[in-house]
Amino acid sequence: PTPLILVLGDQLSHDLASLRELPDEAIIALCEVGVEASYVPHHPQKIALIFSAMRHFAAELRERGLRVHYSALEDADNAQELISEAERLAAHYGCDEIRAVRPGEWRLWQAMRERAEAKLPWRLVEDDRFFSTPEAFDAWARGRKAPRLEHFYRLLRRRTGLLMEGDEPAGGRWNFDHDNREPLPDAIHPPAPPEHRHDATTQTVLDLVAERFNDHFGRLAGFHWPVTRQQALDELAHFLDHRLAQFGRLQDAISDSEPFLYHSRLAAALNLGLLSPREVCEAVEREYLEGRAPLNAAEGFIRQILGWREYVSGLYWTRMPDYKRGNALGARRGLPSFFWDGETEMRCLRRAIEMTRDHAYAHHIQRLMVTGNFALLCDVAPEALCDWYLAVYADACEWVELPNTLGMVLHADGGLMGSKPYCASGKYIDRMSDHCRHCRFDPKRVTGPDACPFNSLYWDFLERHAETLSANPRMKLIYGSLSRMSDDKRAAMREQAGAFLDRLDAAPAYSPAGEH
Ligand code: FAD
Ligand code: DLZ
Ligand code: SF4
Repeated sequence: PTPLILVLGDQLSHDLASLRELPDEAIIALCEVGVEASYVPHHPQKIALIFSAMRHFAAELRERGLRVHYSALEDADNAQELISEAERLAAHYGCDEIRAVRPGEWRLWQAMRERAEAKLPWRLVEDDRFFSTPEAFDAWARGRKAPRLEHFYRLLRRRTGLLMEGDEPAGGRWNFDHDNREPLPDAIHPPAPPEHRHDATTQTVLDLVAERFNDHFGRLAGFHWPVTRQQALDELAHFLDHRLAQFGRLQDAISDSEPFLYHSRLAAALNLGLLSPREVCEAVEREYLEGRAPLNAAEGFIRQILGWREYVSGLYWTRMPDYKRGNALGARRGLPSFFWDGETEMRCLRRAIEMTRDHAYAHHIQRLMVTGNFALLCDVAPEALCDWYLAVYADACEWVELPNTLGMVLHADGGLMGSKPYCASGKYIDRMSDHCRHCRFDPKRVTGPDACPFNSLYWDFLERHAETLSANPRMKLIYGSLSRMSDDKRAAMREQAGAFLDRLDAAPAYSPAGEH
């Protein structure tokens, strides 16, 4: 057989399942296409990252002596859509089948599967760059009333032996979250991330993106993502040497000035395939074993990759396509327009959105407890919020974005990702960050013109959703506090939140470029 091997923009791994045992005649295709670049208005840095990484990967395959076809976005005969472009190339090269590894989105998976019996058949293979598989996750989750991250994570710790001492977890505990919740200290000096050299390939792509996608939200200047495996390894080494040791304790802290703090910035390189989750976890474990990183940092980090990253992948592939339709809290509001320009007086939101615009990055707690929390409290519709998160982060891929946004942030999956919504008032943001001292609002006030909007929105959210949430045992305490408040206080908070939401609805809607 003469197969066409389609390698997608997030499959840039030399040991990809479809690239093993290649017949000599095989053609490997990588395709930049207009549809993928604009089905949501991706951040220009995200497009530049993917195109530059694809072009570098194609060059590496050629250096290995393989036959590669690279469809560039500007090619005159480019079909500008993945399935038709792959089929066009297969016909052109006289291939008799198309092979692909499971893509990162249900939408493409479905389209490829539907062609299994076509005259030019598509053959799909499993993506084995994860610790687990959708099939194994399904077997584990089946029969459990409520699948929980903690149980799945422990299973994978045992199975991989990561941070295990025989049958016991290193240090005698599975979970060091308690040590990993320090607020932002007064003085911190996180190291600047490494600056990767822009070679001619990256520069060409940056020029192309500047010209073609300048109407998308996000700044291209200052692009510094790793675009090759070597640059990704440098980024990993920098994290191990300069940030890992502090990662744990400051994992939840938020800074008004420092976008990256002690986070690894490795999600994009992992999701594109430049690094494998196993090598990253093993490198972090080694730092602990050799005494260079404390256990709470190593465990906290490995939990994110071996735990959360695997768990969301399992949920996504076993629950789609229904998962995407989930809306357990009946949220219907459109996305506030300031998500696209940062024009809000709420300092924490403004800074999270500005950092997103400048770096195609915000760390997990900004996504979850600032922008996400705000959208939850305002009943923003899952679809609108998911499209935003999918567009604006360099690391965004639907398989990981959707469970985090729809599940973890909006509680729209009815509690698969988290047993309770991560809703919080301004008090939480004030405790964890230095935003409030730069803000015109007062995080201690609930009503009145200077009150932090998060406060009344928080209580109003709890009141509005009491029917769904008050029976949740983990919400008992907070509903107890609500019920002890006087009717007058509750009415004043309701009014304050209502006026805020009315103003939000009255603001002109903004429709970003590229959205369909
Ligand atoms: P670090 O803080 O250094 O964490 C280390 C690694 O752990 C990350 O690189 C990532 O691979 C993994 N990880 C951490 N948290 C999670 C998580 N909740 N789920 C899965 N993996 C995790 N992550 C993505 O990779 N792509 C997305 O599209 C994405 N969308 C998100 C949307 C929302 C609303 C939220 C709340 C979280 C989202 N995350 C997503 C998870 C997480 O926020 C990012 O992985 C992280 O911020 C990336 O920065 P980092 O590499 O510096 O991570
Ligand atoms: C995100 C993205 C973009 C912007 N462009 C491309 C592209 O031109 N070609 C491609 O193969 N992949 C691209 N991607 C990543 C895809 O959206 C990703 O492959 C799918 O989400 C499935 O994993
Ligand atoms: Fe955010 Fe409220 Fe603090 Fe302002 S006062 S920064 S809106 S939490």
